[in-house]
Amino acid sequence: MTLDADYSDRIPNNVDLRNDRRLQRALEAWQPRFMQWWKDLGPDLIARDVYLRTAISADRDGWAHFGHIPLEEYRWGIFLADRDPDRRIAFGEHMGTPAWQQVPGEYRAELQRLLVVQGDTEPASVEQQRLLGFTAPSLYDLRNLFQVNVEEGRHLWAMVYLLHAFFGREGREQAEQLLLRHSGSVDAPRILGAFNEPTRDWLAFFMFTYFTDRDGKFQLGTLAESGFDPLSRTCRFMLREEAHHMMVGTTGVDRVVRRTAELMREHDTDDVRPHGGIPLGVIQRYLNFHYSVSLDLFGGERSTNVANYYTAGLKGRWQEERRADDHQLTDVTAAIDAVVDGHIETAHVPALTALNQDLRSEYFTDCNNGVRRWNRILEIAGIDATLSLPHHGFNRRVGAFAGHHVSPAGALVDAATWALCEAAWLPTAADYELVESMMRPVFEPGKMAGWIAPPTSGINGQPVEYTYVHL
Ligand code: BYC
Repeated sequence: MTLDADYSDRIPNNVDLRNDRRLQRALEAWQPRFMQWWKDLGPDLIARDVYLRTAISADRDGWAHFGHIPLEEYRWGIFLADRDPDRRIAFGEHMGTPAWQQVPGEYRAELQRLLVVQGDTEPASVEQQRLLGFTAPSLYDLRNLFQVNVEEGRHLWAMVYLLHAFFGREGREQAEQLLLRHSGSVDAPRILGAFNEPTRDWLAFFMFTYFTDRDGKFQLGTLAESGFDPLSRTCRFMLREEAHHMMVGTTGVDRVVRRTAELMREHDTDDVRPHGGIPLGVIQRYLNFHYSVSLDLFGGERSTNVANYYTAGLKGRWQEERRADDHQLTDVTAAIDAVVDGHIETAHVPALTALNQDLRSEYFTDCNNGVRRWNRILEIAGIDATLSLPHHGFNRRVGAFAGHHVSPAGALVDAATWALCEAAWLPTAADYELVESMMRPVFEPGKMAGWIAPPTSGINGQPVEYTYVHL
């Protein structure tokens, strides 16, 4: 049974918080610190109110409420998907046994580590995006930015709830730390690389929500398989919100590509800069950057950590239960790429140690759907050019390709070639300057900046020209 959020509670929830005074008090003590963090490092642009979706229950129908509210009055709640009382662990050495409702002592450290890494990314992305409001290309986009931001904040709450509820004093200390590390900080950076990169403009924001949020989708998908049932249920609910973030990225890049294609046609040129468009070459370089730093988020091609997580039943594979194998993988090998004697070669390793690569392959397939969409937009516009994903070894800092130079086409190159070609492969200072010069806010309902096409529909059945934000 789902308990709907009681909106008279300070922390809306469906975890029966009111009957756990100790936990409630711990979370109520954390809440003002979260609000202070939001004030200091959340969105800088202050709006009077925003048309936001707020999670109010875990029911499939009617789980969210839409309405205009000031951002700081958003109710960051705690919601877990409904419990399946018969749920059993679907993989690893505990396969077939009932899912755990408490943290198994022997896996406490590993589980806490996974929660902290997941939790760390959520506030990091809000910090990365805090200045974007000032240059939003439309009120529709501004609303979507704020929606993504409040929901990333809620996802932080989701992990903090688990840390407080199941990990005692250590969990509470880790919850504090989640507000003390900051994106890009020299002394206390965020844990994973991509979350310390600045999101400096709206093209970067759309690429981030396409590629980096998509890593979130896949990592949450593996944690939704976890034998630790409260984590699984939390992630299943988070994935529902995450779908909107994917939509923002996919349609955001769609609209940039569409506008560029229109300008290319209209002016019969590849160089759309004088006409206020973003050239395809710049879009490709942004894509190369965001895809490659997001690939790093999956960890090494070979990893004993991931083998241990899987065997222990803590982190499964993408759509674990749909896989037709023994869900133990103890006698199976898998092929991964490795750099051997100056060549990229295929190595066969125990499948358990290749699970980061297994997930990365699923992610690649999903990312490629977007590229196909964008190429279709170009094709329909009659543009004879395509976008593509670079090779998985390109620009990597984690795993088998770290320390090597790989071209977007997948050739191992020397440092001199890399230095010569880098400006053609990754965004340059001039690219950033160009895009920044286009970032002029458009705050009139229904109007769009010149570098982006309008969306095909509005939010929650509202028209595109709806006043999504009152400034
Ligand atoms: N940067 O054995 P390895 C999201 C560390 S995004 C820095 O190869 P492992 C979101 C690693 O921690 C989803 N360090 O890999 C998106 C390990 O350190 P220790 C976030 C890195 O451990 C947008 C060492 O290197 N959630 O939700 O199998 C907006 C060796 O690692 C990196 C998760 O990732 C890196 N890129 O897996 C908002 C889920 N990669 O232990 C939100 C939880 C690896 O030796 N995390 N390292 O000190 C995990 O499942 C795993 O920890 C990882 C790495 C996938 C991150």
